[in-house]
Amino acid sequence: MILPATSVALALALVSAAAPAHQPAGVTIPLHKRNTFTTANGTFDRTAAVKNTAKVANKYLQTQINFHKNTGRFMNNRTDAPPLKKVFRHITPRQSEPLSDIEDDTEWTGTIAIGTPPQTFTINFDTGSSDLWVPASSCSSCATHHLYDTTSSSTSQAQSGTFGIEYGDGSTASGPIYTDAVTVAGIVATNQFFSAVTTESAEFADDPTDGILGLAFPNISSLGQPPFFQSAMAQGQVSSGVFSFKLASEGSELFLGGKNSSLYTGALEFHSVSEAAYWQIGGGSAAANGVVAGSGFEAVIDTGTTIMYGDPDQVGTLYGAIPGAQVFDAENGFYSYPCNSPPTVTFSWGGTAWAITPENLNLGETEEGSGQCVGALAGQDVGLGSNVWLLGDSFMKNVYTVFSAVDQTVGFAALA
Ligand SMILES: *[C@@H]1O[C@H](CO)[C@@H](O)[C@H](O)[C@H]1NC(C)=O
Ligand SMILES: *[C@@H]1O[C@H](CO)[C@@H](O)[C@H](O)[C@H]1NC(C)=O
Ligand SMILES: *[C@@H]1O[C@H](CO)[C@@H](O)[C@H](O)[C@H]1NC(C)=O
Ligand SMILES: CC(=O)N[C@H]1CO[C@H](CO)[C@@H](O)[C@@H]1O
Repeated sequence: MILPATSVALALALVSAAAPAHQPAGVTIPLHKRNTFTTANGTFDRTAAVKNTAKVANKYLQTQINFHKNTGRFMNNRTDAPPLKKVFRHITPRQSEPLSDIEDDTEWTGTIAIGTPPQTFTINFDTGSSDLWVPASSCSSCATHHLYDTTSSSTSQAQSGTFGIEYGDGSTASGPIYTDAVTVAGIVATNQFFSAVTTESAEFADDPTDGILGLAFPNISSLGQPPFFQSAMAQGQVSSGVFSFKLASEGSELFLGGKNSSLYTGALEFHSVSEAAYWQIGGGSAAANGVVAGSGFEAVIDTGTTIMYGDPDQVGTLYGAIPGAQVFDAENGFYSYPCNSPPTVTFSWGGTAWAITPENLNLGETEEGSGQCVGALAGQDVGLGSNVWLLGDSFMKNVYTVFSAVDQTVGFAALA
């Protein structure tokens, strides 16, 4: 695709206006997200949630395979290879369940530019992976998206190898590898490795994002190359090796090069990353209404996931402590609780007990008028091992989260 001259000029103006002569103190990327697994009726969209869970499981499978390829070791004290079998969606139909195609409305998106002059893309900023990919102009199945045209970028260079990713909902993307200048809110990483995918399955057609920018550590990269933020750090482009997220229905932002102190109150509570792969911290515990149901677990903090997933037995114990809670979907580990008396679910790493607000816990009613709401904490091992919980944005929306790549820590603070 050839960008109209006006949009190239606009993109240039935006990029140059945002790029000061000397190092910025940190920059903000506004983020947007459409609604998640709740239908217009206020009911839980189980089909979308189950499809998305398969996609999440395959992301973690792929990144564990990447880790083994990059390091020769297995993650999370495993002694064996991660299961090589992809997880495919398996949805047992339920009566009167609305089918939906909103599986991809679960991403925190913002804008980046690639190339010289810049070509702009809408991107899913994902702390649970470490690669960047966008669709290529030669991709005939990517028509609904912005496309990267290597021939119209003077800084584009083809690299050897190919990139491919396969998600469990049937979606796949693959293509050759390039380096080029990647600009996010005026921060430029030159010679950044990424893939310009030349095939994309039909599942991506309705996806509001063009591609993904991974913000986790290099050892889970499929390309085996430094991700954007590590490149920007190494090239002295960010004022500090820290980035921060506020995820909320309004005013969501990614802050690159530090933290935005107007978005949180009180002290930040930092925890060391267990292994520089995912943003994973140990010593976690979970409680419902003050009753601790699981402790000593590792937790991966992931902007690219919506639901919170924990050990099936411990999550069962947690819902068992909630009056009126019921199993909603045993196969997929979903539970419901009385909508009019939501429990207080908290996570702690030895400091503050961070509470999930009733709004963030609620994925919608089991059916219209049932009075039972499905909880955003599911009892399912998504392939990380039973002692590793995965906390998506249903958790992150309750806190301001700071990711320090220099200290290898994750910090939480109360939202302002
Ligand atoms: C910090 O957040 C506030 C409130 O959203 C915003 O107005 C401000 O521009 C942000 N600061 C920076 C440096 O981006
Ligand atoms: C990647 O893993 C290797 C081998 O375990 C380790 O030496 C290296 O420090 C890791 N790299 C990063 C960036 O974490
Ligand atoms: C791996 O072992 C270390 C040391 O015993 C422990 O701290 C950590 O929690 C373990 N990781 C997992 C995922 O169990
Ligand atoms: C499953 C279900 O109850 N769907 C209903 C959602 O709401 C619309 C209108 O608001 C109805 O047309 C659907 O039948």
